[in-house]
Amino acid sequence: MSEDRDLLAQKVMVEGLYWWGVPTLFRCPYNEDPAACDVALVGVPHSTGNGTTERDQHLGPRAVRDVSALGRRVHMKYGLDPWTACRIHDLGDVPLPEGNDNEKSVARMVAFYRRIDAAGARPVSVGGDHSITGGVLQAIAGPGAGLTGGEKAVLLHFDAHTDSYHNLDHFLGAVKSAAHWASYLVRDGHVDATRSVQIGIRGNVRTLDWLEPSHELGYEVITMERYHELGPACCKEIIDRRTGDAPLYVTFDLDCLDPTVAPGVANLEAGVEGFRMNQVTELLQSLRGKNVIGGDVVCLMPTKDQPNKITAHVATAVLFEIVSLIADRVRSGA
Ligand SMILES: [Mn+2]
Repeated sequence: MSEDRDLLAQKVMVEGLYWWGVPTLFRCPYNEDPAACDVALVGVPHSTGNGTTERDQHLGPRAVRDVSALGRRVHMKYGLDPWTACRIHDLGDVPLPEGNDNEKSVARMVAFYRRIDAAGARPVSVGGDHSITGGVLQAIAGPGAGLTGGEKAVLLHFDAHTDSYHNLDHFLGAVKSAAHWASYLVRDGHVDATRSVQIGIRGNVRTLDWLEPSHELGYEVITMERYHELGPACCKEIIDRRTGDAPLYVTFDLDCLDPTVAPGVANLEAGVEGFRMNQVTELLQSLRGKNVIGGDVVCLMPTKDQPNKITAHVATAVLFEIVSLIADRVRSGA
């Protein structure tokens, strides 16, 4: 029918406008079946794993859905159209009916991501506070996990903070919290810290020994100060050497970026400059060709964002890089 063709042609014009139509992540088809996709985009509207002072991180997925059609781009550097290279769907949000109970919510996430893992789809998630990474990786990495073949995952962890505070029993009552996930995932056999890197860590903190828990676990910690000392090429080399060809998970806390770049985050670190966009993009693109099993972007606080929603746009841009890494790998048939 020519009317149908006309309608399709009209949609091509408007689909790149973020404010047009129904807002799924990157305007991907909404399909809850993990078996139908290669990349599973998931929202995790969860706030109670952090809750230091600000608890609006559960609004993050909706904020990214609102703008992310604008981020439905092709990847110029890879010569890649991720949206046609593989099947990428929005699976919706993880249902968290006990949202005010962090432990029950993390358990719900584990069950949700086990279905994705069993289907062989690679999850790319938007949080939510950083405790969601614990929910994801308990399901997709370590004994019984399909995506890693039962192996531990290795991490490239972008953050202003280490999130490995196992010296604290809990964080405002949350045990598998945004401050603990990087620790218990190692202890429980889901993550190999000795092949993982934490990068972007910065600032003056409450105790002088704050990096010790990460070092005890075996992480390579590249603070912002060290990043500047070593330079990006050397940092990329460290990341490459550490992670090798192991199943790799990218977790990106938006607070690793400078507050002028990403003002809408939960834990602002103003004292020391954070990353600029080009610096994190370069690090992410250095992972091209690796076995990226999934990733997440966390700690978006839409209620602190600028009226132009710049932090939601930045989150979208980082998610695009992670999706492109996976789509590029799928395209290569590896
Ligand atoms: Mn974090």
